[in-house]
Order: sequence, then structure tokens, then C-alpha cells
Amino acid sequence: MSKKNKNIQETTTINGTGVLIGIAVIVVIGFVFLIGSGNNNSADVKGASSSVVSTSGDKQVVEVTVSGGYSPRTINAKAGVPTIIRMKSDGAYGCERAFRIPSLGISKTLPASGNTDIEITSQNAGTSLRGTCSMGMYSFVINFN
Ligand SMILES: [Cu+2]
Repeated sequence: MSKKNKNIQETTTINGTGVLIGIAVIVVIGFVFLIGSGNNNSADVKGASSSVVSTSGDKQVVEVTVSGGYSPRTINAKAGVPTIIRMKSDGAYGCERAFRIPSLGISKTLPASGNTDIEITSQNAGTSLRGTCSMGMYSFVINFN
């Protein structure tokens, strides 16, 4: 007189299918989101700041504050101009002081307070430079257009 476990098995199968469908839906939504947010090459990136960009002689100066992360997070700067990225430490601590611009092979240890100027050559229009801490926890982007 053994009872069959068929009902339990069917229930388990249905739940498993439901989870798979749920995962598939999440993956599709995530993919659509990535495509939608992937085009950052437009000349004027929404939410980007250009107020931290000034001119000094024949160079432009981009000021980034280092205090509990980097700010602003997105900056619009001019292409075709030699550029100074001025990292302004203001109570900087931890790994945000281990600063990198990976695509240019730049690596600097920033002070807890005070400015660090990083000179880079003029960038082509459409270039995005990412500055990041050594762990990749904090970052910002400069879009050149
Ligand atoms: Cu970090």
C-alpha cells in the first residue's frame, strides 16, 4: 500500500518551470535595459557636468573631487585639446586614493588632501575615459566631444 508521489513530483516540476520562466524574463529585461542605456556616444550626455571644466592657457582643466568617491560621476569635456585632470583630494581615504585611468595606463597615489594634476594629450571626439579606484569600486567618466 504505497502511495504514489506523482502529485508531489508534478508540483515540483511546475515550480521548477516557473522559476526558469522567471529567470528568463529577468534576463530579457536586463538585456533590453543594457541595449537601451548602451549608447553614450551622443554629443551631450544627459546628466553630465561640464561646469568642472575650465580653460588654462591652451589647455582645459577638468576638476574631479575625491571625497568618499569621485564627483561628478559624468563629465563632458572638449575633444582635441590637451587636458589636465585635476584630482582634488578633500579628506580622501582608502582605495579612492589608489587612482587609475586604465585605458591610458595611468596610476597615481593621491594624497588625503591637496591637488594632483594628471596631464593627458588631446582626445578624439567620442572618446570616453574612465577613472577608477584600484578596486573598481568608485569611478567616473569623462566624455570628449
Ligand atoms: Cu575602491
